[in-house]
Amino acid sequence: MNPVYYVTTPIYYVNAEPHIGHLYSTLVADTLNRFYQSLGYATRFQTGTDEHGEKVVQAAQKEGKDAKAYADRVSRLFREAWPELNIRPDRFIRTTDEAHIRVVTQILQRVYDSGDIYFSEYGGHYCVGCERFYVDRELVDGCCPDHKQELHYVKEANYFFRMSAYQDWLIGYIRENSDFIRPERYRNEVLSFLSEPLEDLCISRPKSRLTWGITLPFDDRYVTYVWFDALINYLSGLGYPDDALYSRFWPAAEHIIAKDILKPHGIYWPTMLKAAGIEPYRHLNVHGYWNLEQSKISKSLGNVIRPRDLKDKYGVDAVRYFFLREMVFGLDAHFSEEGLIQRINADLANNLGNCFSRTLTMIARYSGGLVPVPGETGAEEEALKDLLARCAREVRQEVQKFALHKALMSLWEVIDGANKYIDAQAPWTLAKDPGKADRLQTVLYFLAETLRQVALLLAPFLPQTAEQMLTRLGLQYDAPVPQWDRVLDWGGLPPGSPVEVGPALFPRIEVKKEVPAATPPPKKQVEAAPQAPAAPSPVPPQTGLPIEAFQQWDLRVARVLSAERVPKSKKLIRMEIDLGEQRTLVAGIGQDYSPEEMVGKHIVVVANLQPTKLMGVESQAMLLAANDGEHLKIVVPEGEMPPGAKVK
Ligand code: ME8
Repeated sequence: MNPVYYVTTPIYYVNAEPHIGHLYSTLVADTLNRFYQSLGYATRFQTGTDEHGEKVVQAAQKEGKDAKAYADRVSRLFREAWPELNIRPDRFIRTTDEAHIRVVTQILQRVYDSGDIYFSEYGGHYCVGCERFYVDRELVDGCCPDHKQELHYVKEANYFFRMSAYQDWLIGYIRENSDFIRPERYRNEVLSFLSEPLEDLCISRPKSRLTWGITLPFDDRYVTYVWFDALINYLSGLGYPDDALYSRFWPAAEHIIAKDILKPHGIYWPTMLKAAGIEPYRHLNVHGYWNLEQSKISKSLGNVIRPRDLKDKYGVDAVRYFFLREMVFGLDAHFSEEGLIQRINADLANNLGNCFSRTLTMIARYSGGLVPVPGETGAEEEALKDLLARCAREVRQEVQKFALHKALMSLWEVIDGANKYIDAQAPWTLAKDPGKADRLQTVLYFLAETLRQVALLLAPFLPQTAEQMLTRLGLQYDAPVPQWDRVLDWGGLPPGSPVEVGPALFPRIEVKKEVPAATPPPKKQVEAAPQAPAAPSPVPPQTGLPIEAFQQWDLRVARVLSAERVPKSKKLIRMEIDLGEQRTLVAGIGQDYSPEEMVGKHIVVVANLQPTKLMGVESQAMLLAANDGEHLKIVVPEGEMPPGAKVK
C-alpha cells in the first residue's frame, strides 16, 4: 500500500475576499501535495471556508444579506480562486456543510458526556475580530493586541471546555515530539504559553447574542464557539468517524497555518482531540506574515492584493514562483510588485528561460532540431551530473522540511551551472569545427537532459512550466505530476527526440525606469561604433585632452543577462545587461558574435549616454569593442569583476 500524506490549510473566514496571505498557505499546500504525489504517496489536500460566527454576521449585514447567502457568495470566491493559480485541492469544505455540522455535534456530545464540558458564569473582554475573550493582562491599553480596537467587558453564562486538564499532557507531548510544531520558534512560543496556567475554553455563545452557528446538542439556547466548530473541519472533511478516508489519512495530517492562529492550532486543537479520544495531528507547520509596507495585509487595513489580479498581470507560474521562493517558511516576508518583477526578470526570464531557449535554439540550429546522441563525456559533464544529483537530494530534503525557498535555490544553482556550462563549452565555436562534431553533440545532449531533469524537479512548484519544458523537449508530461524515480534516472531523454523552440517561457517585464540624466560626452571624440564598424583611424596625435574630458565618461563593467537578434537586422543584437541595475543595450556586433555566446559575458559599456533608438529598440548604454575595419572584438575586463564596477 502506498504511503499517505494529508495536507490542510486553514479554512478561511468568509468576511474577506481571497488575498495573497491566503494564497500563500494554499499554494504551499498544493506544492507539498504535488511533491508527495511525485514520490508515489496517496495524498489528500483540503482547504475551505469558515462561515459561522459574529464576524461573518457583521460582514453580511454590511452587504444587506442574510448570513448564508453572504457566505455562499464569498465561499465561492475562495473555491474559484484556487484553480486559477493551478491549485487543486481534493476537498473544499464549508462549515455550513451538513456533514460537517453532524461531526461537530457528535464530538461536542462525546466530550460533554465524558465530563470535559461544564456550564459556568464568565466575564472577559470580548473581541469580535478574534472571536474570543481576552483576560486583562493580554490587552494593550485596553485594546485587542491584533485588531487595536477597544474591548468591552462582557459577562455571561456559558459552556466551557476543560482545556486546563490537558495542559500537562500537552507539554509532555510537545517535548517528546520535537517537530510536532515547527519551525522551532513556534514550538517554543507554544511551550511558553503553556508555562502559564491554561484557562478553560469558553465554547458557546448564547443565541440571544448570536444565532449564526451550530446549536449545542445538549443545550439549544446556545451555538458553538466558532473555533470549536472550525478546527473539526480537519476531521469532518475525511468523513470522521466511519469513512475509510479518515482512518487512512488522519494519522498523516500536516496542518499549514500562519502564526496568527498558532494558539488555536497549537493548544485548543490537540487538547480537543485528546478529550475526544483522537490521536493528535502529525505536524503543525507555521509560516510568517506577508507584509505590505511593514503592515500585515488585512481587509480592515484596506491593503488587499487579489491573487487573480496578479495572475492576470504576470501569469500563474511567475506568481507561484515568487511566493514560494521569496518567503523563508516561518519568517515574515515583504510583498512588492517591484520585488515580483525582479524575480521574474532575473530568475525566470534571464536564468531559466534563457537557458531553455539557448539550448533549444542551438539544438535546432546545430542538430536539425533533434536531441543528439551524446559522445564521450568529460569532467564538465560529470560535474553537471553531480550538481543535479545533489540538487535532487536537497530538493527532497528541503521540501520535506517545508523549506521550499531552499529547494528552489538549489534548483537555480543547477540552472546557473547549465548556463555557465554553455558559456564554457561555447557550442557555437564547436559548431565551426567539423572535428568537434562529437563534442558538440555531447554538450547539447547534456544541456537538454539537464533541462529535462530540472523540469521534473520543478513540476510540483511550477506545473505549467514543467509541462511546457517537457513537451518542447519532445516528451510527455504525466499528469498530475511526473514520478520522482524518473528524475534520478540520468539519460531518460531519448536521442532523436524532436524539440520545439517556441516562444520565451517567461517574457521579460519591461519597467519604465528612470535613466540617470546623462552627461553627453563631447561629440565625435569616440567612435560611435560597435553599431557601425568603420576603418580603423590612426591613433590621434598627442594634442592632449584634459583628464576631465575622460572623466565625463561613465564606463562600467556589465554582465550580459540575455541576448537576441533584433528582427530584420543582420548586425544588431539586443541584450539585457546588469550593471548594478538592469538595462537594455543594442549593439552592432551580430556579424562577429552570436546572441548565445554573448550571454554571461562581462563587457565594458558607456553608462551615461542619452538613450538612442536602433531599429525601434531603445539602447540605454553603449558597448565598447575594438575594430580593425573587418572584425569587432568586444572589450572585456580581465578576470571576474562584479557588474557595475567602474572602469577608469
Ligand atoms: O483565521 N500572511 O481565517 P482567516 C500570511 N477561519 N498568511 C496569511 C496572511 C498574511 N498576511 N493573512 C492571512 C482564520 N493569511 C480561521 C481559521 S482554521 C480551522 C480556521 C492566511 O481568514 C494564513 O494561513 O483569518 C492565516 O493563518 C490564515 O490565512 C487566516 O485566515
